[in-house]
Amino acid sequence: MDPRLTEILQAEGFPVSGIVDVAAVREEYALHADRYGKWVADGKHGEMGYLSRGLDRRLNPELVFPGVKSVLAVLRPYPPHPVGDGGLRYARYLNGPDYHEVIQTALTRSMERWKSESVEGDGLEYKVCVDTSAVLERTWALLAGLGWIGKNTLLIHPQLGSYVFIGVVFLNREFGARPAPLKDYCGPCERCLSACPVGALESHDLDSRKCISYLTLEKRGPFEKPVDLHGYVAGCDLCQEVCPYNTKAVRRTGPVPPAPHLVLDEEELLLESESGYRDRIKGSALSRVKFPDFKRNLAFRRNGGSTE
Ligand code: B12
Repeated sequence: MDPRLTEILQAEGFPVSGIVDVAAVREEYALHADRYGKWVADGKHGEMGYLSRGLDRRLNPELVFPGVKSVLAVLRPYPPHPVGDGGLRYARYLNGPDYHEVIQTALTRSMERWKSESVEGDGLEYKVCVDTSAVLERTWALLAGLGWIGKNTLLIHPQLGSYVFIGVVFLNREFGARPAPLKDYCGPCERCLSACPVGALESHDLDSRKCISYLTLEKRGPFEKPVDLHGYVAGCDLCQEVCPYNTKAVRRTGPVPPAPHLVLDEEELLLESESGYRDRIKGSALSRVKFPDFKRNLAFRRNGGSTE
């Protein structure tokens, strides 16, 4: 990869990046695509209809960006410290502005800068995807050599751990790049599997329908059966907290105070109006959760798993 591009990306907050040519990894990609197809066929995506609607595009990246020749993948770490007071918890990735916007803007700025500064960037066309298109982001990050896929299904980087967002850029040019895949350093460790209190995880496989993250963020309307949300009102980090690679990342960085939209206590949240909620979460990734579903999570978490 052009060292100038690496430099530009680092300056924009992406310490780790890599490029892979699509033609060089066709066979590996096909294995991932098959896995994805089977996962959806088994219904493990729950009610996330966009995952079944986007099946063809995920299986064939040409449909997302015609003429795609290579893929740039980047990682952006987010604060690895817990958010909430123990009794009321938010997933860590919510502790900041909406990552879709931040990463989309920073990646676009990086690509424009590279195009203007480098011969390699001449005539380059690209499409930035941050959870915004039908793209297998973890697969591309793995194939671009940025980490391995842990038993909790998350991409793990040996130094940064898994508290990272992934960004992907489809490019119309080959770079002769086929990075060596990183070794899987999970070994026999199964802490993440045992830590999931709702049994959503088997090795490298997640059933969203049971997952606290899915239930609190993606599930609309009432829950079908009682579930203990383990204090979470949005997202869940239980399968990440126990990962030794994340423990190291926490030790390396100082604590970060909670973002303003995550500081209300339970009493304040219970009294909050719909317009108050909308104002509070504006510009954060929590805006994925609509008011009635946030109230459902709050009530449900409080009842300790009872649907009453
Ligand atoms: C749908 C979705 C969810 C769903 C389903 C999660 C899941 N495990 O699939 C729900 C709502 C539960 C969810 C939760 C979370 N999510 Co989410 N989610 C996505 C989304 C939009 C699609 C994921 C997907 O396609 N899943 C389907 C499964 C089958 O695909 P997969 O797990 O990626 O597995 C592929 C590869 O890993 C590979 N693979 C895995 N193991 C193996 C083994 C072999 C042998 C082979 C060949 C291949 C292979 O095959 C699969 C098919 O390609 C992505 C963004 C994107 N567009 O990719 C973000 C994304 C995966 N989520 C992300 C995050 C941060 C989270 C949470 C941590 C948020 C939170 N704290 O609550 C949790 C983590 C829960 C968990 N353990 O996965 C990040 C993950 C970053 C990382 N380090 O991996 C992503 C990449 C968003 C981003 N741009 O940063 N998420």
